[in-house]
Amino acid sequence: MAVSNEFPGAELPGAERPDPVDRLPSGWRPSLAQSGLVGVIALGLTLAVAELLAALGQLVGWLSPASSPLSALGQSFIGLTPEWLKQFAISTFGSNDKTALMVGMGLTLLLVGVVIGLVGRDRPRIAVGLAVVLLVVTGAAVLSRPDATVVDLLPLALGGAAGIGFLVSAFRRQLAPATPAAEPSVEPVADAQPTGTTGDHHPMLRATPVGPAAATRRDFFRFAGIGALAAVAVGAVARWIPSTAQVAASRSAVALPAATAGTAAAPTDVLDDVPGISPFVTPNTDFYRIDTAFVVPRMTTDQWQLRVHGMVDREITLSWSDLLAMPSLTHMVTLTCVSNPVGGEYIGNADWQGVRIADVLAMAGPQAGADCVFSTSVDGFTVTTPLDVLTDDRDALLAYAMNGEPLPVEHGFPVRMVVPGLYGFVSATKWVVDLEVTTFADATAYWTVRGWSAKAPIKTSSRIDVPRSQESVSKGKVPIAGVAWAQYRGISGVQVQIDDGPWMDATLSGDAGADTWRQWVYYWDATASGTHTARCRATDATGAVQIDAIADVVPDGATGLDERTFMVTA
Ligand SMILES: Nc1nc2c(c(=O)[nH]1)N[C@H]1C(S)=C(S)[C@@H](COP(=O)(O)O)O[C@H]1N2
Ligand SMILES: [Mo]
Repeated sequence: MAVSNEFPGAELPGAERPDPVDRLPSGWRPSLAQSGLVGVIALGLTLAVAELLAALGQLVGWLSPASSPLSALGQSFIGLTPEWLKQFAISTFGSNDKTALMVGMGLTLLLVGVVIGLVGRDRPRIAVGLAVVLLVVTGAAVLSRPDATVVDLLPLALGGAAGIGFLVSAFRRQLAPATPAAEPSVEPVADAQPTGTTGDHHPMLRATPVGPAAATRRDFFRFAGIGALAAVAVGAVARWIPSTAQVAASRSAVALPAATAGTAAAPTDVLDDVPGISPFVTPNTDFYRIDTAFVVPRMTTDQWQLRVHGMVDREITLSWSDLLAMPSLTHMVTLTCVSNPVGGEYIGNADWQGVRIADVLAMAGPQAGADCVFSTSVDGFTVTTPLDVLTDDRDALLAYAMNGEPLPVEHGFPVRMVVPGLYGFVSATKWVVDLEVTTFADATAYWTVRGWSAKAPIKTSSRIDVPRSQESVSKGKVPIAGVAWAQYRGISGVQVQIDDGPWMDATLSGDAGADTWRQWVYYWDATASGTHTARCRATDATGAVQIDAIADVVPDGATGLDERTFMVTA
């Protein structure tokens, strides 16, 4: 058997099994504590490697949360804990009962590691066998998770390979005879002693190990030390990469404070019942998503902090609990992407809750001469926003909730910026962790480097939702309907033109202030069958009419009128 060759000590017949080390000329073997430590290090290495791979696998979306052996074991541990023990834990540890269970699990694992190491002192094959059993049990725990698939076993398998590899090498070191190269040096050293006690080992030789015993011992310690360091380092990296499960747990643990100000309620006169129109409030799951993140940045609320620095009187750092303790408001704001083509989908309206950016900046005290806030996301994406826009009456927010829920991860959990009136690329930094008060002369944002404008207020625009392009509609009252927006200025009117006829006023929904879009509808009486084109244009509250000249989205937003060609059938 291949494994037995790895362990000279294990080859000894069980009956006359003396301490195998007695046969080793090196004369050294690890103490009980050192052997136990070997098992613990092997276990630590296994878990660290597996957790790191599981975290990475979840980040890129290949693995489910079940791939984390610790969380799978923890869940099973909780599941297998008898009811009386759970009750005992709850009544004894209160809200720390989960922690108590985790500590219990940690101690159990530690004990298992020690046992494997101790068994491995004399019976390495059995120790490896125990390790394999432990891996199989953990694998079963992984597969027992509802969302698990076979690939979720991969991190555990590779972690297990690392741990067993370590065990095997450590056992070899502690049981191996001295290396042939070093062995001959024993006799000369012993012989060189000018003592009369020929043949006997001098006690001094044991006390000051030299030669192969010392070499074996040094090698063993070096090896164990490297193993321990690797386990700690890999474990630290794994912990630092928050898993999907960790972030999901962090998000569901958020208790949103009551807003101290703001009126986020949608108006009562919405047009949601016009078939096919965009609902006044966009559900989170339908909200457009635009970012440069190949992998969605994942951060827990514990990991989040916001540094405010640069041209300020005093640099500050806010934690999640600092932010939640500040007065918050709810504010309905329609977000728009500069890349939204005329008639496009990159727009949505939500009720945001958060802290006024102006309040946070005031704590730091922006200095004279600053005109810009350079914000950075945890993934390195950057944005420049005019300081005056962030401090004026428009209530730009550091938002932590969207439509009454903690921010969805892909929309910036735990904290993002929401600034009424500016396109997202110059205002809406998701996963924001850093605000630097600076000047536009000194700071250049991610998209500005790539040829987009440094400043980009949203252009007044409107979109036709129905009829859809090339849709066939019946004669009679045909609703022509959609949305119009001019955030921070507000919409005062929308007009509709059929073919090249006159512009006719549409009916508007209410709004939730100047920062939200308004729905609109015009019921056109279709009398003749045939192909028709509908066009729309909005007027903002300053009286300016939507620009009809066609402009591309680069560098600061598209212009032109949306139109739809549709068929009226008999
Ligand atoms: N970190 C980060 N934040 C970002 C972006 C990004 O790429 N990375 N894109 C911005 C752009 S261009 C837009 S339009 C909005 C979109 O926000 P949403 O995905 O929540 O709709 O986020 C902004 N915030
Ligand atoms: Mo955007």
